[in-house]
Amino acid sequence: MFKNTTTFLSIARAVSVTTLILVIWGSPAYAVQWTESPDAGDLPGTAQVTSGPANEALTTISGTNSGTQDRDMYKIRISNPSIFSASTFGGDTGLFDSALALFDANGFGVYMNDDGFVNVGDSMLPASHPLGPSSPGIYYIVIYNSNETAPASGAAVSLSDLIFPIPQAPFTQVLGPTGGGGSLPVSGWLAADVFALNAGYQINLTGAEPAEAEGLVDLSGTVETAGGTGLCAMVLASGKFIFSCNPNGPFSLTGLSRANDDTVKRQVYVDGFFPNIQVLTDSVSETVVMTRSGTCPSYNTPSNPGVFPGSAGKRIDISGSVLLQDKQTPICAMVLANGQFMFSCGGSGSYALNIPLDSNGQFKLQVYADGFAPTIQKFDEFSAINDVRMARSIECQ
Ligand SMILES: [Ca+2]
Ligand SMILES: [Ca+2]
Ligand SMILES: [Ca+2]
Repeated sequence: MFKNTTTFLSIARAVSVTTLILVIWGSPAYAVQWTESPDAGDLPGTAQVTSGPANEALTTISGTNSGTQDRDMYKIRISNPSIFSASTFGGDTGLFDSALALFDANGFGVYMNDDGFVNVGDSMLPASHPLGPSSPGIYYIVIYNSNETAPASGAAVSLSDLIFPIPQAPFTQVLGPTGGGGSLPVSGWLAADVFALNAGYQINLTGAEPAEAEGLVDLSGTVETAGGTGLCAMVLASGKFIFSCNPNGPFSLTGLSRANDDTVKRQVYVDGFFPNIQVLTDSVSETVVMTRSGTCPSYNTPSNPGVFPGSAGKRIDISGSVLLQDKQTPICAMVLANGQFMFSCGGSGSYALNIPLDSNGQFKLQVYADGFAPTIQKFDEFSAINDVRMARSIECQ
């Protein structure tokens, strides 16, 4: 609690009644119990990132408030905003008078509390509170000593930079970001007296999950030409795929599982460009710059599809083999036709797909392989069986 505004961040506490509230929570079987290690930072950029198995509840965070300058911020995922709550235990120990504050993914204040109950220093962010989080996603929760420090924005130097108002007696209010600095994201901390505490605390949570699911990878970014123009691409990784075509460029694939060697292979395919295939070791958001294939020799007989609007939408079976140049050497390639795809990697280079015909009664057979020129041809339903011959990328100019 802050004693009052005129003795900002006063150490003195009018009343200190320690009450032990023991609550036995029914814990899910694989609930994640997070322990601070090493000291958690105090801003979103340095917050400790909680992690654990995907889709498991994060039920507790345990740590140490080593002193009045120690604010511990944790990155969490709120999976169920309607039941989200946080309450401290051990947040009223000796001189430690905890406060809890929640910030959204961009560092903007959501709500805070000093004392959950009158004359009890433990803090509580209650469930179903009108100031509470309304949408699921990433948030930052921070525990700090309410008597000596408070989150601020902007230059973070004066009381007018405080994100939340200073709690007033009896210090049980749940406060929104209505302080003078509440319209900006947290950028620093005001501080008063400095002394050591070394108080252990536990934060009990409901409606929360670890911020990062262990083992799973998120890939996002933009597919572009070297000149920065967004491209309509097929982006594929770990069996999931997306087309970056609405608008051209941006893509996002989340929750990707890793291969046995802990990597994820990101494959990007665009008509007229060489495939861009990269093996990644972790989540990444970046621009994927594609290289035009230029002029490449063709080992295929030019196709000459007819126009059959009456066959639009009709599904047909297509098949064939992907082969090297004019030889019988099979190639492991990605075969895409009218939204359906497969890999010709079974050893013989063969592919078979059931596809819908487009508005002209045709299909566009796109074949991509790392190190080869993309081969794009159009056919009609009367040319459903096609071997596709690939030129090496080094043959292109
Ligand atoms: Ca700490
Ligand atoms: Ca800390
Ligand atoms: Ca308190």
